[in-house]
Amino acid sequence: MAFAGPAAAEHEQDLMAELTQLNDSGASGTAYAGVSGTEVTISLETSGLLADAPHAQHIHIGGTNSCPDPNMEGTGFEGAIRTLDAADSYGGVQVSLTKEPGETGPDAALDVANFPTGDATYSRTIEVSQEVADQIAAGDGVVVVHGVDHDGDGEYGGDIESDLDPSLPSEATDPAACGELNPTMDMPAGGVATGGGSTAGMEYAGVAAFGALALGAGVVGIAATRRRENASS
Ligand SMILES: [Cu+2]
Repeated sequence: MAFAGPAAAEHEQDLMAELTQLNDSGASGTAYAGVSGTEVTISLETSGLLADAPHAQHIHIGGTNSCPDPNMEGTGFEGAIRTLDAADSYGGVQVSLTKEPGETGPDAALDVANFPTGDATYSRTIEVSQEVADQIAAGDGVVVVHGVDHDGDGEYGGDIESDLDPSLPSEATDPAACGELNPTMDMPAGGVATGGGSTAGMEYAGVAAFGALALGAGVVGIAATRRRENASS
């Protein structure tokens, strides 16, 4: 009631996600996001992740905009869920939650050098397209944190290749925790008009983005640095 008013709220839409484990990783987390125009401010706290190892983290959009059944049978280690196995649920990467100065678009999905290592407290304000901002505000965003030590040897390894980049072990990119960003406050008037419908092509766009990544073997490290330097934005 008194909460409305001409002075703009700090965010036009606030959201929250409780991340729960995939792949029996033992990982969990909590994310808060605020969308204002085309700015998304996100904070993410994780626990239970493999220590001293980088954990790619993204906002995925597409599919059914949801997390997969943690018991689904995947194509990875002893039936583990690899990232693309669950693309029908959470779609593709739309926002890469890198640290400064990492890029934040889909192309930075495997910018390992700029992702947090181990359990982390992360916060960043990220400029996104209007379309992505609207989708996140509508509750379509899914936060996914990657990197699972299936064999418990304390590091990423094993014989199974990542389905995102065959030069990486699957352990480095398999999803460890997932949570759906749901609105936490009253919707602003007219703010959810575009939810649902009209996103039929989105999941394919997301998968295409992943495909492009997978083709560019060696996206990590030097290549990632080079791309950042070449990036125009
Ligand atoms: Cu991801």
